[in-house]
Amino acid sequence: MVTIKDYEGGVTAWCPGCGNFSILLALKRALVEQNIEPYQVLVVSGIGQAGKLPHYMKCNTLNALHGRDIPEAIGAKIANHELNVIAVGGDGDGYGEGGNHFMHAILKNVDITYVVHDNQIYGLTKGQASPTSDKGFVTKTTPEGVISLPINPIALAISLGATFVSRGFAGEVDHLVELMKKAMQHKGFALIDVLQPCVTFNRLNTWEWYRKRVYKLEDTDYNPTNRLAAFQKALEWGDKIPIGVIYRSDRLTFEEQLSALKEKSLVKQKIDPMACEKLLDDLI
Ligand SMILES: Cc1ncc(C[n+]2csc(CCOP(=O)(O)OP(=O)(O)O)c2C)c(N)n1
Ligand SMILES: [Mg+2]
Repeated sequence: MVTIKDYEGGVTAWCPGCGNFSILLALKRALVEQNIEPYQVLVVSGIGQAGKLPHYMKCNTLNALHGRDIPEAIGAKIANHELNVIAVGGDGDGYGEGGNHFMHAILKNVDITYVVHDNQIYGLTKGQASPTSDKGFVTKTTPEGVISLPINPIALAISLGATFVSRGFAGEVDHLVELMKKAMQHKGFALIDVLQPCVTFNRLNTWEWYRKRVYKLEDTDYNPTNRLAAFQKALEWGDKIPIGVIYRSDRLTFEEQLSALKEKSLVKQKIDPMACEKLLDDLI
């Protein structure tokens, strides 16, 4: 029987009241509730406050470069597609620095779960505007307010053909646990954009700000399999913000289409140095 204790990692260094705590707890609970053992999991992160999450877990972990969690996660999944691969990072990490990887992982439909701690700010570097900061948001780098439009990760993911697109809220842990379980069970790239208050550097999008606005799609008659309706839902942001599964569909994963993985994963295949020699000979 797996317990939360099995996943306990290092001592946290997040600010008291940070939304990251709930995301960490939700992830551990989602794994435990599915009876997944720590050796069956890899958590990869980028750089940022969110990127510290794997430090606080005991399982296979990897702390990659800023915005480079997704390529590492893809590599690991291709090498061992029996592994539950979860990439985590911040909004700056995933939608700014690593935006290109985010887009291409969706196009490929690699079977990984991607959890974005979306606090609408660069937390670790002490409060600059991020790709999801709302227009007009005043920060140290935008003293007159953010000029550009925010990225809409949900709409972007749907438009690129993502097969599982969802939004959670750090203040709704039970709901987030269920979302994470669904995302992990989904075959293909699964995005969970988690609204996460940064209590130190984002004094606009606070716990209260989100709490007043979020509502659960599960409490409505919303159908997440209609792509056009999902796109419309993705544009909803302001007085009301939907959380839950916004879109889901099925198509073959990247790994399923790689002939080298048809029989078994790379880690289970024999290494044949002679084959490499032949390859090198062919190149000369
Ligand atoms: C290539 C590179 N560029 C910039 C930085 C500096 N840097 C570290 S974390 C960070 C922003 C983190 O913001 P986010 O991804 O939203 O995570 P948060 O801290 O808010 O959880 C930046 C710009 C870096 N480490 N590497
Ligand atoms: Mg951030």
